[in-house]
Amino acid sequence: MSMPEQLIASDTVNTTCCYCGVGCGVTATVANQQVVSVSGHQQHPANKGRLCVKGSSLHETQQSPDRLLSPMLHGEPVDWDTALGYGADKFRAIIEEHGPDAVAFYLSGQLLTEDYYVANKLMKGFIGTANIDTNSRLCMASAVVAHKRAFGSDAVPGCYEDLEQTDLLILVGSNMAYAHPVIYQRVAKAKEERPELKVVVLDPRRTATCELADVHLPLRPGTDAFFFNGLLNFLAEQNSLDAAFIRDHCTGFDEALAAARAQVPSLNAAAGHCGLDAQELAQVYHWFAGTDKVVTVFSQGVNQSSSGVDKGNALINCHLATGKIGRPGAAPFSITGQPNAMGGREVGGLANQLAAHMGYDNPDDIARVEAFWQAPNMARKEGLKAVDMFRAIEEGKIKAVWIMATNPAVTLPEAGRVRRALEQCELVIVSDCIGNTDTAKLAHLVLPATTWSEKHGTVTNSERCISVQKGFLSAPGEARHDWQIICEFAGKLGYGEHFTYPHQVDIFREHAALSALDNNGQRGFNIGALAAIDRAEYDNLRPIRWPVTTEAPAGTDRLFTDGRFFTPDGRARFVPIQAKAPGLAPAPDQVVMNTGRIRDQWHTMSRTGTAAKLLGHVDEPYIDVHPADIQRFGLTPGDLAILGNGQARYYGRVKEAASQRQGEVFVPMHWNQKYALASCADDLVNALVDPLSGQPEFKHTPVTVKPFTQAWNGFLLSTGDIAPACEYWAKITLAGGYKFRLADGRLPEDWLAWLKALYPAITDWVRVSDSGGQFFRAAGFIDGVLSVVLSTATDKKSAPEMRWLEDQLNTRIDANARFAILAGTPGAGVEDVGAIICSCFQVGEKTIEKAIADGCGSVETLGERIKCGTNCGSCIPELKGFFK
Ligand SMILES: Nc1nc2c(c(=O)[nH]1)N[C@H]1C(S)=C(S)[C@@H](COP(=O)(O)OP(=O)(O)OC[C@H]3O[C@@H](n4cnc5c(=O)[nH]c(N)nc54)[C@H](O)[C@@H]3O)O[C@H]1N2
Ligand SMILES: Nc1nc2c(c(=O)[nH]1)N[C@H]1C(S)=C(S)[C@@H](COP(=O)(O)OP(=O)(O)OC[C@H]3O[C@@H](n4cnc5c(=O)[nH]c(N)nc54)[C@H](O)[C@@H]3O)O[C@H]1N2
Ligand code: SF4
Ligand SMILES: [Mo]
Repeated sequence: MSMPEQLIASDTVNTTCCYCGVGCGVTATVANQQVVSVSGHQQHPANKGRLCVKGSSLHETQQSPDRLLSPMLHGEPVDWDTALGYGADKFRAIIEEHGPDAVAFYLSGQLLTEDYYVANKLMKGFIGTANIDTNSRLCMASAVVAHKRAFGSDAVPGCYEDLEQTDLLILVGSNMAYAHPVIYQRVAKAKEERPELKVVVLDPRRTATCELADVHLPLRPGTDAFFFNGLLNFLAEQNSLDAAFIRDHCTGFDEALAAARAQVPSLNAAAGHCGLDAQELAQVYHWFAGTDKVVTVFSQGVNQSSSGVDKGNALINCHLATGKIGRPGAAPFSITGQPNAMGGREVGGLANQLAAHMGYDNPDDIARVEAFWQAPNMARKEGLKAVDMFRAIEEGKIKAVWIMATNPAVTLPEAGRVRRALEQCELVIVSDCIGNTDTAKLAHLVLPATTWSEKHGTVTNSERCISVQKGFLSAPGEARHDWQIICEFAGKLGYGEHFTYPHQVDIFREHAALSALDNNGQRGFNIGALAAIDRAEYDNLRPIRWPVTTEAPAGTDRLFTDGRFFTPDGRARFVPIQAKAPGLAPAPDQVVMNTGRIRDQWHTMSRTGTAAKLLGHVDEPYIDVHPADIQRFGLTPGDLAILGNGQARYYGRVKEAASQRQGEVFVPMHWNQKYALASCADDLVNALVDPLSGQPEFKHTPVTVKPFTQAWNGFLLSTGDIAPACEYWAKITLAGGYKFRLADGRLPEDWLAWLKALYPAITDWVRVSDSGGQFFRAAGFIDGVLSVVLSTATDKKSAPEMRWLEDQLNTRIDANARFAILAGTPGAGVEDVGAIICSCFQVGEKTIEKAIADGCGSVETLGERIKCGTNCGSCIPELKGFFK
């Protein structure tokens, strides 16, 4: 198959960021087939010129050392024909013997809409099963069901401007400062201009997002539905309802109020359930009641729960009851995580959806899609949702799975079990741009996919805004676009004539036509006006919010402005909610493990983990622990501790964090076996899911916590990527190689022997140790170039970290300087800047402390003097911390 011709030869391109659901427009500068710099696209409605640190590092993560360049079958490179032929033969044989439900696709919100569309069509219409699910199950599934229950359609009512135009912004289970930084910056600016804009954060932890909050409510984990049931009751008691809106546009109010009142009859009851100060809670309830324009943003603190759907509806109930929806500055707002989580939902690429906002609950929908696709093997019932899908693989019911653009061996709950299930699966196919993810390592067949800057197609962000991610570089090696791979595979299964698309635009047009088919305003997703778009219009599509129809050709900023919803009677539904506690309560000797994101890493670090700059902020798996729990469990800040439950262990460095509630710890979700030996949070997370959405309870896992008793610790600098032989290691990418932090419960007999076993090819070593065996330091050279440094210390001492030394790695070191390395002292002219705080300008902690000592009295003056915080701004909360 020929590759589609690349877009341009010019030197700047407007495209879309490939990370989060904010969906920022990016202007990339290209030279010699490389992205040399990026900046925020000034005219893009999502970001208007801004970028966060991940977006502004896109060019630095472009060249991955782990890039997959050829199809690999059983670990050997093969050509595409062989690879897809093998996969298709196996699929066909399994389907013939066991039926179509014995195969599955597991997709991702990081695919483009066009990729998603053809995968969904192939599976549901041609292979004949709805066993096609996606990592959006882990992410947005609860919000999807809450939207459908309330609005009759999975539709986000508002747009980003609403977050700026509102008078009260409530962030529920959202760490926006880290997870949606550009929206956070927009809100920060709006608040600066209009200090009367109040911000409230509901989160058990005090996060960086709370820097912007007028009130932070550190509610007991999992109690959000109690909070909103209490609020609904309060609104009724205070006569703060919008009776006309309830009467004219909704149904089911009385039942919802009765349920809320029966469970949370008073403000004090609400405070009791949520473990909050009654006065603070009352303050927020009064604000909600008394403010006309309220936006409630909800994210994973709500969705990732065994009752996430109910939490979403409890919150939406309060907006419906007060008519705070469908108007500027007034909306419940589910913010999406991945760049194209929304696109996947539009396509219907989940096991319990059919296509284009049509579902399996309606036989007319099935018939309509069947006819439109001319589908010979239409799947007529829902398929298995993510967690159940991997259970079916474990049980041998699903015998072949194709995983695209996601890393379930790391990110599904009970991840160890997922890995074991894949190990015994008959056929595992993985499409990824990286060849050595934890999931790809378990695959029989690994297919090289194009990625950001190479692939070309559309994505939809949190506010229903469709933008183009442009392909402007040619694919490296043999890599192909996901949609092409799927279409060629379809051809090998004998369905080629239905999957012949000369260009992505042909897929997009078909998708747009399906969205409009017999729609008549009944289905939220409708982009019928784009069904005849030509290639040039598509390639240069201006960001546009759906619905896009003949009545609204320029798109739609807000839904429900006329008070009509997508239910059969046009009325929104109140849902009576019985708030529930999380699935598992901690035993007396346990704490609750909460998991989530850090500022500079993206999920399993496949891209962000390769940029030294993005590891400057946090470079090691850690555990945030309340000071009282540090005492209680005998932990020491800066030392390692182990979280455990029946199924696994998580090693992380203890951070003392007054921001935590007592009895709760927080760990980042990002680390995996590529970056640390045993620090994968999901190895511990239980596979409890919401019964309606199937979304797992990632935020609430009972675990034990105990100190790690180490016999020695240290670090290893290495030009090559290796797996050190010790109980704990975590890897950090440096400009010239890697740094491994090490710790072990047992001393090796001989350090040098331990080192030489790891590096048998190196013969040129220098070393130093003390007579008591308390410390050891050694350096290894290849042709005079520093290739390895090991520095260790025993007992409670720790091997001092030396940033300056990292810069010496992979450089030629003269004979005298060898001793500086062993002595651990920088030579003349080498400065140690400490841990990096500002990633954009690489400003370290020691530099900041020095500037403050020299008279910088505020974040602003620091910015003027040493530039920190003046680009993306996401380190500002931390910079403020230097002045507390
Ligand atoms: N830097 C970065 N940004 C990202 C991503 C990334 O990997 N890295 N991923 C993207 C994706 S896919 C997603 S889905 C989004 C997620 O974005 P967010 O949902 O904002 O991020 P999380 O850190 O998962 O969780 C948010 C907060 O929920 C809180 N929480 C835990 N339990 C509860 C509870 O019971 N109630 C309440 N109210 N809060 C609770 C946690 O303490 C946490 O601070 O981020 C997107 N943006
Ligand atoms: N404990 C815990 N676990 C969680 C969460 C949590 O908060 N806590 N959050 C959950 C959520 S919200 C999410 S979204 C998931 C995310 O989890 P995953 O989706 O599993 O994580 P990623 O690292 O984003 O994996 C994406 C993979 O796709 C590859 N890739 C990128 N672009 C392309 C492409 O164009 N084509 C192909 N074929 N491959 C590509 C990348 O190299 C990478 O390997 O994690 C979930 N797991
Ligand atoms: S906010 Fe999200 S979309 Fe915007 S630059 Fe950052 S990661 Fe990219
Ligand atoms: Mo997500």
